[in-house]
Amino acid sequence: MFGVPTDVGAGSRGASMGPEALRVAGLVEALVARGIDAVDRGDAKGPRNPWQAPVDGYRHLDEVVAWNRAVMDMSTVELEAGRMPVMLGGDHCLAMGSITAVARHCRAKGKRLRVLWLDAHADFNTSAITPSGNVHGMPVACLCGLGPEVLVNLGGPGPMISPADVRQIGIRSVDAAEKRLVHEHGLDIYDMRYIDEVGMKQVMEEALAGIDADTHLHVSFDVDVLDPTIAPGTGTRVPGGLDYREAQLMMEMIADAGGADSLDVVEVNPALDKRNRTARLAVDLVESLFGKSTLMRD
Ligand code: HAR
Ligand code: MN
Ligand code: MN
Ligand code: MN
Repeated sequence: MFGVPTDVGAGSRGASMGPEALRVAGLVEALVARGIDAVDRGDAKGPRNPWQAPVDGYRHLDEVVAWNRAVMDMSTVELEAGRMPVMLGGDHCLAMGSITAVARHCRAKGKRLRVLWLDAHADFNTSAITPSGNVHGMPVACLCGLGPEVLVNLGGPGPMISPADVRQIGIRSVDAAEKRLVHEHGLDIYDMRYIDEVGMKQVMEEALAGIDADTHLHVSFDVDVLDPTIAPGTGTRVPGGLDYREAQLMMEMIADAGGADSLDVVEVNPALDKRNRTARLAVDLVESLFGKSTLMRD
């Protein structure tokens, strides 16, 4: 695992402290205690946040590219060593680097890719429709080929993934034009309304359907998928998110399906938190993702 201490893709400062918050919350120790050979490689390096207004629909595009190159390189080193990349963000724009590395690896190995995008947001904006210019609202679109050439072709000629590879869970804040684009590209979205109606068990059965031994499962965990009452330490809080039991079941069902092959934990912002609550909750849920179970009947 490695940290990526930047918030260049976000609209508020502080996600750059996410990696340390997750370390202080005991992420490495928790995984080691589970018998996992977790190694903290330290932090990726990149430019400082210049805190500028957007230019041509992108805030900090050069910095976003530089950080994502670093993420892609560190993820690739882990994948080539046969290890599971765990990226500690940082804001969610960084998933372009991690998923580009994973997608390239899958191509080389002839594996299929499934991306579970756990988020309040669809992150499917483009420079033409973004209400903010914040690139953390665009990574899924960029990965699918809708974005600037420098990002779409980050790991060689893109697009790196297809909308059919993606399942989004927990979505409840999508901008109007973004919603049209999402529909146009047929993204598979399990929004909060659907979770309320059919329950997390069925949602996860559907989202994980078809995953086999030849599928690489990437989990991109934006902590704002959680309800702000339990996870206040994040930059774009949206009411009506996952409660603790839903989030735990989601993670346990991923573990039951064979676990993730790569993971992002992003948008933890300790500047907006109290007593590192959100990072501690994220660590707890990552433990569930790695097989900590509440089941009595096994
Ligand atoms: N959709 C909004 C925008 O594009 C908000 C994006 C919020 N981003 C994240 N990532 N926290 O999920 O500005
Ligand atoms: Mn996100
Ligand atoms: Mn989000
Ligand atoms: Mn697997």
